[in-house]
Amino acid sequence: MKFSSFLSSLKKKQILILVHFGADVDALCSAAALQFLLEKKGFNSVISVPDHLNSNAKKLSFELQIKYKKNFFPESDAIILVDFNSAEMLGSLKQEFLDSKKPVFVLDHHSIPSGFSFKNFLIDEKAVSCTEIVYFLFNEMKVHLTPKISLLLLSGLVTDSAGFRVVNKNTFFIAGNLLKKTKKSFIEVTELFETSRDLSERIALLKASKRARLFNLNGFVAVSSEVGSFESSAANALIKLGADLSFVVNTKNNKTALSARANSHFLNSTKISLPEILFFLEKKFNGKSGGHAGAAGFNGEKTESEKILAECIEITKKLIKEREGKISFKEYT
Ligand SMILES: [Mn+2]
Repeated sequence: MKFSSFLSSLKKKQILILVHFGADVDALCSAAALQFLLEKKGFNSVISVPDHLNSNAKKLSFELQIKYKKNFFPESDAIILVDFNSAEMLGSLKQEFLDSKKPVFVLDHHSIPSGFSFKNFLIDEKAVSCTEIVYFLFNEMKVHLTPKISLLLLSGLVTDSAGFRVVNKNTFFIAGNLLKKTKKSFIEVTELFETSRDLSERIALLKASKRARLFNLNGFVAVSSEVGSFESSAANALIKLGADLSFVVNTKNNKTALSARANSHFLNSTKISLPEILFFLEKKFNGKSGGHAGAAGFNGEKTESEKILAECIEITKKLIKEREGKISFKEYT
């Protein structure tokens, strides 16, 4: 069902917009722009963030005065999931969501996971950011882009493209169009969400490199490591340091959160995507995986870090062997 038809099917006009836990700039900006779009079409909505936002999203919400509630699950006529497509990403709102019988629409750009069962969705895996999808909705529903909405959409695009390193054929056109409408310079836009990394994050990244195990799989450098927080920025940092592929796990707080990253050299040469690798974890560990080809995650019950990291390397080995017909393997110690 098209998004506009979904909206017309609703009798009352109260919508709950949910983003994923640990909401990032793209999730929050998509939600806020969507809220504006809904308002123009006569709907009331509230944005709810499960558990917490990341520091960049927090800064942007302060700078642009974006109103949201934390762990809020009010009565509504419908729910829109923004920037995720699995109930696992709802953190402490998961159960309330599963119990609610309201119609749901999913707006997202992550790959569609196994067991996906939502009926109404607009998922474009080629979109660099979820704000890109919302941008096209504004066009389609003929709602004018104000400077503030343009700022929101551009911020999501800048952050989810990792500063324009992951782009598609539309990205620069959309970004240029949006930047003009913001009436700001590019630096002024990035200042809305850029934060200086605090000490705890820098220490977590340095610990990740200190604890790293390094492998060579058919010439690809895979790195696995463990931290107590900031696993996704640690996985990014290991790629910047020279890994082709990184797996970083956090098993604090009685759960497992694993982040994986791969560079385009690995993705293009092997045609193996990270969701493909992490999906195999679901067979051995209790939890759910999802994400993009080059950036993905697995969240589940607490397990032993060494076991799940070893499994990531084993699966990768197996998949490379399947694709390339042979596997050479060594660990650098
Ligand atoms: Mn996103």
